[in-house]
Amino acid sequence: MNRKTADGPLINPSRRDFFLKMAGLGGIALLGTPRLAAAGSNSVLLPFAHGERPLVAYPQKRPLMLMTARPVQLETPFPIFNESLFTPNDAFFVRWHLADFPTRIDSGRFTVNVHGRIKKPLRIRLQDLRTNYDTVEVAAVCQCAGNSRGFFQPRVAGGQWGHGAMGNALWQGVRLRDLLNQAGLKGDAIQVRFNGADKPVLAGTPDFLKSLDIDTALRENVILAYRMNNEPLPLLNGFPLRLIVPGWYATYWVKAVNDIEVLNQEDTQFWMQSAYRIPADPCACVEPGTHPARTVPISRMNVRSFITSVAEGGLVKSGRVHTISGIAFDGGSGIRKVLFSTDGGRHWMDAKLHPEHGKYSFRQWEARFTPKPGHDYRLACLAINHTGESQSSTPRWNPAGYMRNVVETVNVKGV
Ligand SMILES: Nc1nc2c(c(=O)[nH]1)N[C@H]1C(S)=C(S)[C@@H](COP(=O)(O)O)O[C@H]1N2
Ligand SMILES: [Mo]
Repeated sequence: MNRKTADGPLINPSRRDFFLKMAGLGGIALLGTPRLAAAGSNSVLLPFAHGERPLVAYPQKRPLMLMTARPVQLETPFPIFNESLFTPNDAFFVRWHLADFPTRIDSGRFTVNVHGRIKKPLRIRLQDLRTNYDTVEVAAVCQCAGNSRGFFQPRVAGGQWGHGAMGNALWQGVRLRDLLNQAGLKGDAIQVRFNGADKPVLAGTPDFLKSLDIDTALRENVILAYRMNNEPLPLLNGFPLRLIVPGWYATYWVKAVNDIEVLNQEDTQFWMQSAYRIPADPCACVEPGTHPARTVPISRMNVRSFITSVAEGGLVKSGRVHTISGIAFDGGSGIRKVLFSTDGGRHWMDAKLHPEHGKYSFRQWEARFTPKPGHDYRLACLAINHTGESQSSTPRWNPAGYMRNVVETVNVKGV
């Protein structure tokens, strides 16, 4: 939080209001002016057309890959996933849908309303949430449904993310169900809808609202988090309170949540009825270039794994054992096995799994091989979860570019 931003030209000098510092819980969080990273490392080139991303340091963030500025969308540079199991708050990716996202929040005055199909409406102050309810903690991966969308072939519309629209954190807060039980659900309650402090800029743009079925909302590990990795959430990641739905795509993890409405009918607004829907098929896929006949709301994450210790085109020292490391995760059944290949998936060997930090966290793994000088290797990894689901060998396609989980490869050379 005290990290200095790199020196460089202001990206958005016209927005002077867009700054300052973070006073911690109970104080006012104010977002400052983003800055370009220092020269020398000022952009990252993703391996698809129009993949150049400037590195820009927003307040409370180290330089991250800027995809769009209004609303701000920042991607985590991939090597960061090799540094620690939990993604540092200042490196965590950022995605807002609406250009009027909060740049100033006084947590001392922040309240969350619970209303709708309940017996007793609640208006709870943040301080009271922190002191009057059980505190719970969950380690969970927050992954955008469109993570890796830039790799879709044929290309699809939407944010052209590389693999860095994900992060793993320890989330601390209160159980949503404790609030719902206190409010007393009416018998006809079927969904719970969440709204955050962000707003559309144009009258015609729908506000960002997301809904969960009541069964999901009452799950023990669905929480309203006011801390992330033992610190207040960064403003850009939903300060002072955000919904955590372990195992589900980040679209449901509503940030700066201040309104919770219990519904007695299915939510028909835009973000449930039109956006974030996938083909109604177990693969969530259709023939590339076609449209699904029927769709359902996206929900649980599929299984993925990544090599984190070497990048595409990397050189590995030959003639001695080389350790490759990576991560795997899924929608909450947990990782049973990770396989590793040096020949693009023709032969597989078991990777060694590191200890599990709960079923919703990244699971680190490692594998060894001895590169020969001058040889090219196509490294690959494949994760299998406890329900037997694994990654696909050919990419699954859908028009919104969601849920990529093909086996990813990294080409390296022995030197
Ligand atoms: N209030 C609010 N919450 C939101 C969104 C949003 O636009 N507004 N976007 C969702 C989506 S699609 C993603 S991918 C995650 C991004 O979380 P992050 O910015 O903390 O990485 O926030 C989710 N929660
Ligand atoms: Mo997302």
